[in-house]
Amino acid sequence: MKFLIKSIVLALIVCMTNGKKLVEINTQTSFKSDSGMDGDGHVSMQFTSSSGEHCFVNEMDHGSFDDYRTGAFDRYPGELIQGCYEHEFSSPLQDIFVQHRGSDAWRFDFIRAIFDDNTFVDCGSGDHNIDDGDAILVTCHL
Ligand SMILES: [Ca+2]
Ligand SMILES: [Ca+2]
Repeated sequence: MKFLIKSIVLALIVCMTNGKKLVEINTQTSFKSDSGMDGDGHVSMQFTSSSGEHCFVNEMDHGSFDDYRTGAFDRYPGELIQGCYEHEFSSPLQDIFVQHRGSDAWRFDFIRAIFDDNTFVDCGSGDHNIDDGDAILVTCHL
C-alpha cells in the first residue's frame, strides 16, 4: 500500500513538472543589410515538440511599431503569440516551421521560445533567408 501511494505521488509530481507552457517568443533579425522586413513581409510559425505537439502563430506584430528591422531583437510576450500563448508542451521543442508571405525578404539568426518556468530554447543556426512565400524548418537546440 505504501508503495502504491508513493507511486501515485511520484506520478503526480512528474505530471505537474513535465509540462511547460510557452509564454514568449523572441526573434533575432540578422545584422546584414536589408535583413529586415520594412515593406510587404509577414511570417507565420508553427512550433512542434519531439512528440508532435504543436501550436501556431499566424503573424507576430506589435501593430504600428516597426517590427523585424535589420539587427533587431523583437520580443513577443503574452497574447501577441496568439494560439501559442500558454500552449503546454510535455516534451522538448523540436523545430519551427517558418512560412514567409509577401515581397520583402526576412533574414534571421534565431527564434527563441521562452517557457513559464523561465527556461528557453533557441531555434535556428543563423542566417536563414526567406522570401516570396518560402517556408523553412528550423531546428531547436536542446
Ligand atoms: Ca508592426
Ligand atoms: Ca528585407
